[in-house]
Amino acid sequence: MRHPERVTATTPAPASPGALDELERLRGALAATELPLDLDGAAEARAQRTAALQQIDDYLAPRLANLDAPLLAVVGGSTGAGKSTIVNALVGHPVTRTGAIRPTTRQPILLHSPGDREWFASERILPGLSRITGTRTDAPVRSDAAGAAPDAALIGSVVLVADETVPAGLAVLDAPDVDSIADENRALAAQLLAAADLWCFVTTANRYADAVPWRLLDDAAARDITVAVVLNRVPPGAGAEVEADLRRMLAERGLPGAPVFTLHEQPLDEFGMLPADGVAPLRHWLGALAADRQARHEVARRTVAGAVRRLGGTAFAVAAARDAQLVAARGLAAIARDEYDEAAEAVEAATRDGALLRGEVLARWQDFVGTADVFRSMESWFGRFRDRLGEWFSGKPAPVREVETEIETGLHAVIVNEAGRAASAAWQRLRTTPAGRRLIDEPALARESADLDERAAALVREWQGALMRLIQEQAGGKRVKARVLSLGLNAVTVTLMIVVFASTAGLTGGEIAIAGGSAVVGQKLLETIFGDEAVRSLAKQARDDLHARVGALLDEEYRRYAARIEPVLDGPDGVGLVEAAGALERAMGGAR
Ligand SMILES: Nc1nc2c(ncn2[C@@H]2O[C@H](COP(=O)(O)OP(=O)(O)OP(=O)(O)O)[C@@H](O)[C@H]2O)c(=O)[nH]1
Ligand SMILES: [Mg+2]
Repeated sequence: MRHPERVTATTPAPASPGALDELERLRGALAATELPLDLDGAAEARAQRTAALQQIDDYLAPRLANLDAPLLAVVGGSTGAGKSTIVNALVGHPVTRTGAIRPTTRQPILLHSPGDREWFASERILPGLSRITGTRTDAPVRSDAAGAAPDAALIGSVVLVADETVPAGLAVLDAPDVDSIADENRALAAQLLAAADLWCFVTTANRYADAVPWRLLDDAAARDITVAVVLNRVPPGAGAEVEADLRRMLAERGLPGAPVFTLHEQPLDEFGMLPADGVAPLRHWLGALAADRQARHEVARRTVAGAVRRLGGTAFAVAAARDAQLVAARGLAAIARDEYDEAAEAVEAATRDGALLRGEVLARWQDFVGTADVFRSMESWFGRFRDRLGEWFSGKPAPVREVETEIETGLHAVIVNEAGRAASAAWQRLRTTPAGRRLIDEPALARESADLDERAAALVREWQGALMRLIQEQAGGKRVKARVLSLGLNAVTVTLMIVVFASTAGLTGGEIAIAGGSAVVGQKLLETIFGDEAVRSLAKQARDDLHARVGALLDEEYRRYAARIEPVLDGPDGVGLVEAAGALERAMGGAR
């Protein structure tokens, strides 16, 4: 009021050189830290992170940039405690609406000295709230007062009222009730208190022991923020006793130095105004603080230091929560990976233990090749059986096609079954935890992909195509080429498939003889064509190629789960956050 130009004329005094940069870094690290999984404590860490980001923007960053900027005293407290009445009494006329309907104040009213307008009108502090400039009419009627239930367009705004009776260097904000039945009021009150340099805490003789206000006062004590307590509506005669009790509580709760301003219950005038002299001590206290640059710095510095300390704690908590998310997400991914690895192994086992050569396939093959003792000499065996082989493989009703089809069908079924089993097992295991349940919420994941059937069929076809190419590549020499041609490429391919699928017999009982025999015959046949070494290499390449294809297909299936889990893993771990908090503390400490 006395020196309206003073604040903006002074060169901004940064609190600590370098601290602002470190704060920005910490802000970036906090903003980048996502906690999407619903782990124990995640909701709390998320709320802490949101509140910290908000406080950095609303208060810490602008205050660190300029310790000289006017202080913001937020008048907070329970609903109906008389906050608005006291603010009106401080300025000496009704500015902010008081009322019998709870809650009355829904929109924050910020009263500042006209000279401090620039600071509060800019969006350096509380950038999330838009500014509405309030004008005061001369007629002091209560209906003109600001702060009543705003219409929808005004929600998320702060009303700025320039008032000559407010001292330069210290603005007063009439906040909504901290214990509001309206969620948005409570949230806004908490946001405003987090953006305050100091609190004027209003309570009443009846309600000073209420739990909600004390939770906020505990928080103020922990942050070392300057608190003035207004004890309102004290019945005549009860002042000393109530005030002593309140002071005792304040001392116990870590606020021994908080000044207490007691206001006796008294009738209000026709405009709902308290007699002006009642709040004179509070007005004087605020005025003295506003006038003393050092004292203002000290108040702001303490509040900033407390907020930074709190921010450090938040950074550690969020970092720990982040690391827990990474561990949990990796665990979820490992579960899905595990099921699909198991599926790949099961397919591999089925292609190794002769399981694909059971029943009909073997019977037909066996019918044809007879027993191992039919070929004592391979060359003569080949000569003898070539025609029969060729006939069989190309004959009608094309038994080679039937064997081929049966092998194809068996291989296809194994792949599809295993993909289905893995999908269902992964679904069930992942959903045993709340975090997994939330993340893996698409029922289609419990089954193999809708087009897996087709893709598995394509895989089998493509593998056979690759086998044919392999055989053609092997059949370089004239003699070999001739033999392959004499049997037919299809027949040789089917034989190679049989050799691949029976190569490590895991069959039992009679099947051993049959499958083993079949494989032996197939093996001999191929050896006769290509030579021992080449057959071993062909079988190995064929098997490796199949497993690579099956692996790739199952990997695509696994990706459906990974696509849900991996976004959690994107972004940094908690280390950067902890480092940034440490750097900020050092930058702050250096200036202290
Ligand atoms: N008689 C009397 N009435 C008071 C006094 N202080 C507040 N009141 C009345 O109590 C009611 C609530 O006062 P407000 O100032 O609106 O309370 P508030 O804390 O701003 O309430 P919210 O904005 O809802 O959080 C109003 O009807 C006031 O007139 C007082 O000292 N004496
Ligand atoms: Mg109010």
